Amino acid sequence: MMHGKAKGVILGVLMALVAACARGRATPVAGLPAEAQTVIRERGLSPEDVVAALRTYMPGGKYDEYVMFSSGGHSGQVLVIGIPSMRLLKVIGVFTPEPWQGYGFGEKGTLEVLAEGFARGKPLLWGDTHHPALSETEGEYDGQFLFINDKANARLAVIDLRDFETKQIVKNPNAISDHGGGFVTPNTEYVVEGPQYAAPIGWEYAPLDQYKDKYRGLLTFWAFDRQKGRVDLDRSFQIELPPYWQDLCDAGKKVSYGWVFCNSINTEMATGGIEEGNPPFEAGTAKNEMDYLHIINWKKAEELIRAGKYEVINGIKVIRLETAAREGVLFFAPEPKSPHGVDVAPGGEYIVVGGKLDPHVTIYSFEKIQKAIAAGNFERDPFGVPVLRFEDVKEAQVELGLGPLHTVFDDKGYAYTSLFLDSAVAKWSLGGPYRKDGAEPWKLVEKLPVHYNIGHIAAPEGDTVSPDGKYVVALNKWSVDRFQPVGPLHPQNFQLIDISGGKMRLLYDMPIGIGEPHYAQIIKADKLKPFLVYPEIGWNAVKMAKDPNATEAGRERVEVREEGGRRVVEIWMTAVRSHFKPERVKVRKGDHVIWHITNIERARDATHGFALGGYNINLSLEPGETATIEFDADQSGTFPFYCTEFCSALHLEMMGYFLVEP
Ligand code: CUK
Ligand code: CUA
Repeated sequence: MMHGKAKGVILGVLMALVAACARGRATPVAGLPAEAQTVIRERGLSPEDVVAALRTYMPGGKYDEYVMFSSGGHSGQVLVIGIPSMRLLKVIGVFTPEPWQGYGFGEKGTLEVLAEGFARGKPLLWGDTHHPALSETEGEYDGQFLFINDKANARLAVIDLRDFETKQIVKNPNAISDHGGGFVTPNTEYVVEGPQYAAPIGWEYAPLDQYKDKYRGLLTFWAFDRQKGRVDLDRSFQIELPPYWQDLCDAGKKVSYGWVFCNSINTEMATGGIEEGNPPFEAGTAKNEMDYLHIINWKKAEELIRAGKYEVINGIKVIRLETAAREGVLFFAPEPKSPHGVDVAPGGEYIVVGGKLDPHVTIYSFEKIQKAIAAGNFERDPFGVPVLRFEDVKEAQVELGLGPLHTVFDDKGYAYTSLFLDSAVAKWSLGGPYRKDGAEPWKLVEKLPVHYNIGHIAAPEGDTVSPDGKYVVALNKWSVDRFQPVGPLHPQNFQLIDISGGKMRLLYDMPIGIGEPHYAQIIKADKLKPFLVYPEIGWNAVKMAKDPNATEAGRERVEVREEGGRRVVEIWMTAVRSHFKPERVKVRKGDHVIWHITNIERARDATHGFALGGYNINLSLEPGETATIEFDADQSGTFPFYCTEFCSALHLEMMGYFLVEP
């Protein structure tokens, strides 16, 4: 039941909305139908619910203003979500085969992409994706590429945003575990892969009692070739670090261009978390009051590479720890208890660090860091790395609440930090050049509860040189009671928060039923220029070029030849609504089969699939695409093949027979 007063408030809100619509839109809404009030009453919606619904509802045919790329955690995938509607637009297979996209189910190109990421020839068919990174030009997202790391196996993937498909997986030859990447430098000169749990360089064995001598962190700078759309191993390099478990990293920008910052969580050099048998947080990795913010000069590192001051280990140039410490590549600054996020302010002047066990965020001044380095005001840690004094480089500390992790920025000089233990988003004011509105600098402004236990936080263009403001998205680790229960494995919860007004307002809860997202980046949708169909018939989507085996209509054929003592059957097939051509393919058991299929459609969305049961083959052929499968016909029988996308009224008839004679 609704009280008269509540009704009055709702009506007031609705009238205000109507007036606002009339002011702001070409087609004014003359008045809300009586039905709207019935719906509000029947569904028991509050005035806040009504406003939230109006802010997020996206009529069919209209597009979202922003697109969010989220990691899929240990699903090994990337999620693409529209904002503000929070509609899931796509799941991109990255480290994990993905059947809808035909990624890793027979298509030769995608199998090669996945195989590039195998380690020592061992198939790795999942990954733990944490940090997506959009390519940047002059510190702005440019909409061309997306990179993402695999924490479990120290790999980096390249996704081309022309077709939203994975093009390359790079296995780090010297590390087995990463976390602090990927993050890009402001012109995507490098995609940075940050380390995590220290291990001997080159994936070697060493007993734990040799931890200090043999275990190391490795910060990897993967050089990116935009033209080729690939990581260039020859120009890439690594920097050896002490075994302090480096964690999140971020690239400097504008005034701090040329630098990278990483925090670390284990200057204790413990080898097993907080160590069983000791009181929590008083031993092991959480014993020290301070860990070290790593301050890395990558421009200087490039000079050392040019001067030949590196060793090649497993095919990649490595600047050894002693060289990095001696030559001004690596510096430390103390950071409070169990730090987590590192986020550089839009102008690059400040570096914000969260502390899981400290209620403050600590803000470092890049200018002060430079002064302290120039003045030689440091001691050295046991590995010879200069350690700056906390008081020399600290700009401010802001008390926010329990468990501050990650920070994003808006366009008005405010920062938004996730508070894991408080389950809240804290809005606070930056100082220095950001404070033009007269508000008190470095001060907590407001906290908004979220549901529950927020990890990362994302904002439109929020880690670029010019954030857009408008929204933040809380990436919550727990949802508990927010959704219809679906068994003991609960979805996570993305919460969209409006920050455009004076106060933060919760707009929407989106259940994430695919993996555990960590970080996300949000780009203005009009920066994305994806293909609507492939540019020409016969497109190879892995090579992003015309395929030599592209088949035109009328040129379909089957050829049989002898090769190395066996029969090879090669097929050039086309797919179009509603048939494959040829529709019957006959081979003998033991033949080697090479099968090219070209979708010769030019119509938008006219995708055909190709499923061949019994052979684990499943392709997605988007308009214009040519794909190749290659296999041994090792089992005889009659195998119907068919199209998996419901493409026309005669879709069920889009089939054929693959006959393997015994
Ligand atoms: S993170 Cu990877 S443990 Cu805070 Cu970026 Cu979730
Ligand atoms: Cu083609 Cu169904």
